[in-house]
Amino acid sequence: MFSKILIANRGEIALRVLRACKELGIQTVAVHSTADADAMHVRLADESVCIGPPPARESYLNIPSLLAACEITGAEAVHPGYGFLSENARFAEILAAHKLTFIGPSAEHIRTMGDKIEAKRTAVRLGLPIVPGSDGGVADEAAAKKIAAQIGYPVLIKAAAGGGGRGMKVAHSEAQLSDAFATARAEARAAFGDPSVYIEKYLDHPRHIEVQVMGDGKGGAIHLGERDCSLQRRHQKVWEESPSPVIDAAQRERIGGIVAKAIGDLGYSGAGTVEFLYQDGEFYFIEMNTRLQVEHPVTEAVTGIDLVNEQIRIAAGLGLTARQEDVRFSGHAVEVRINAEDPATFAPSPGRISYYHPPGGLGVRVDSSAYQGYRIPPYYDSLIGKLIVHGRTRPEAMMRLRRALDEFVVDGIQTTIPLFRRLVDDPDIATGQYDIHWLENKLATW
Ligand code: MV4
Repeated sequence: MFSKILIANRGEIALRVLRACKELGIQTVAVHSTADADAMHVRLADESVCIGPPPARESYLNIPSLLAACEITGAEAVHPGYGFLSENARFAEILAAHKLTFIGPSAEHIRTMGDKIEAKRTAVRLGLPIVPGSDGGVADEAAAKKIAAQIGYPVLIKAAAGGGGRGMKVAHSEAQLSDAFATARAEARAAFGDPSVYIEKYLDHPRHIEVQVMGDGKGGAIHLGERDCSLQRRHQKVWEESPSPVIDAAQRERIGGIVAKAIGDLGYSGAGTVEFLYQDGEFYFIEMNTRLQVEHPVTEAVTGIDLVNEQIRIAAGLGLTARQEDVRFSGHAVEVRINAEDPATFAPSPGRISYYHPPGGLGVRVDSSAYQGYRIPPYYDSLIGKLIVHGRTRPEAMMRLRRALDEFVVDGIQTTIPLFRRLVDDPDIATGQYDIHWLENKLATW
């Protein structure tokens, strides 16, 4: 096992990783920008290193600074958290070249899944169900028209280097295709420096359902069930739950089994998430994320498995602590993202937290780096914490969510808490009847 880990992140996820290290008896190194000198992850770590000025490009994304911090402190491994360098294949390679362990999958697997065309090809090879579409990239408008005619309209043009919804264009008819194709290509080139695009059948009312996996890097892998992340705004998830309200145990075992087999065959190492669209009873692979995700606590709540502890053990070559038959799914969990934002306009609301009182009690977990007197800097994303509730049933989890939101006090800034107070009482949410468009449609009526 490692004796010292450097955490190349900030905020609530840096605390999450710190806690896992502490339980394993591993020394921790926090890194921070000059804007984060007073951040909680710096206070709780055994050591800390300032790695640069506020812009992430010059601090949390600054690979030479991070290498220097490892060198100075003697850290043997780096946990990247999510965002920042967590899906940067080059970072994984550079760490290896310096005899440091990247706590995550191989650079090769990160790179494959980062290219959405390669990821889809890999998914097909591994036997995952995919959205019908082009076999690889689409070079020109004529090729696009030919494929669209085969799969039928509406179609969606996606950037190979995309993901997270950037550079997507829908065409409902051949008349709309030239424009959609040209715009998608131009946007892909501008946003990613890569104009490659591919085409898929457009699914008009799917849910976003993702399967959590852990691979041991030696051909073994388990799945930890699914998360329903359909409630999003502008491709930002706001509410995640497990199990999905529309998936039963038999469906979970079926899709989970297919995904775990695929991830084992790939020789994948560490935590990963395989994303699907789910519509009319069918799963369609869209992408794979090769990192720990923000919403991992809902999976931890229903399985009792500490995903960060598993990540660290796998990176240390110790394998998984659970076999598939040891994984038991218990009850229902919901996570809501507490962002420092205006709950109506979603405009960022940085500033000083004048009073802070998080909720507690049975079935309530708060993962947050906030504290009373903390000044939220304006340079980073607006997530200040996550509220995760667990109950034996979905109604019990919802009851706890309502109560915990009532108890939660964050004064001095605006947060998304009032949004969740409305959502928890919505009849469609109570019955689990929502798709990926539900939230934006609802917000438009408020
Ligand atoms: C789609 C789709 C409909 N049909 N693909 C958006 C983000 C990226 N990860 C994939 N996305 C979508 N791909 C096909 N063939 C609709 C979306 C989509 C979406 C997906 C998940 C969650 C929220 C979404 C919001 C808008 C569009």
